[in-house]
Amino acid sequence: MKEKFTELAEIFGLPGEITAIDLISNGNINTTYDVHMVHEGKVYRYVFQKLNIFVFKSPKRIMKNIEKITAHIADKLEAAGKSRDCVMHFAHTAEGKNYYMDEQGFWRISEYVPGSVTYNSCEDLDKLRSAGQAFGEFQTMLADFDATALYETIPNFHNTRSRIAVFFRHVNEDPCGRVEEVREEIEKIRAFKDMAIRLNEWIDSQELPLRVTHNDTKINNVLFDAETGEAKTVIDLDTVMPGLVAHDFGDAIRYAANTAAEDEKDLSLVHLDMDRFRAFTEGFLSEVKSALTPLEVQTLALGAFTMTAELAVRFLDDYITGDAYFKTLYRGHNLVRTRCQIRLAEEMLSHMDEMNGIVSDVSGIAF
Ligand code: GN1
Ligand code: MG
Repeated sequence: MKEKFTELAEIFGLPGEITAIDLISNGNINTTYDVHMVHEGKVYRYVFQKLNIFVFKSPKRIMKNIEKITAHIADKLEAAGKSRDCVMHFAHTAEGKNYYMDEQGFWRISEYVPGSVTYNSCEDLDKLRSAGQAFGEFQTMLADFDATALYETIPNFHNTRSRIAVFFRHVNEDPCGRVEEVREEIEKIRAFKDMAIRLNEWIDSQELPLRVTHNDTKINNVLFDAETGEAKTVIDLDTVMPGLVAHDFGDAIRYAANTAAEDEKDLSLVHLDMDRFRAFTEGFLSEVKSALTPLEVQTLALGAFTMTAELAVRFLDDYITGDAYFKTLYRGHNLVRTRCQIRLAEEMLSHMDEMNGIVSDVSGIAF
């Protein structure tokens, strides 16, 4: 590992010697390392990442997207009198590329943002409000970004209807003989699928606008300032593509307002925390509200349900097709994740009025 990373450091022109390599284990797709290098007596930290090219079929296009997005955001930050450093920086090779590809994989290196921390779960309402603000601000900064300049890195990524259609096709094909053991979960998905495709209908009728969205708004994709606790910046820009505001809001709620982990086995611990819901909503709306249509505001809570249902479908789809997509730590991990998401989706359905009430209250829009 050290030998390989030393070679990469040279290719990307990073000075110094590697003194520590730690695996950062919280991503479900890419493989990420926290790397320390010492140069002239000073420690520099970098994030080395090996992209999952089974998931991301055109990694060079992702890096092209990222280059454009980060440049756009850096310009915005500068124009607002802030530091350009509050956006991710990727190292470049001598040929000016922000990636390197060899027979072992597709590599990229970003600078570690000094003084930053991430959280896999967060009960602190101030931090959640601040995370909501960060994701809201991210969208606002990209509001004038030309969406046609972006490659669609994973087609139909949050096309819930297409996700469900693919899932039921796989249920019929039953490629790994696992369908019989998950009949109950399949029926639960069948029961809420009509509700889960509502947003698609509004996209089709062009009542909901597509914007440039982040599409992977888990709380661990926010870098917080270790000292102040404020969100500093948003990371993981691999899936920045056209999408709905409700997708970004909803995915964040799915993850951050769950009282348990995404893969909690004890379903009695899985609940939607309304205080966390409100805190995130306050932060998010404070940034984006003025740009949203009334229908976009009205669909935020539905977005939380939709994203939770979609993840239940994606995890179960991966389980019945042989666990090829998400990293799993044990057999049945995707099934555990599925059950947790189904439980949460059901709870969201029964709290829909309450969620809408909070969105209405915070936004000042009655519906
Ligand atoms: C994956 O790797 P990570 O944790 O950033 C996935 C997201 C899911 C998430 C569920 C490209 O994100 O869509 O919501 O797992 N990313 C991709 O934890 O599929
Ligand atoms: Mg991600």
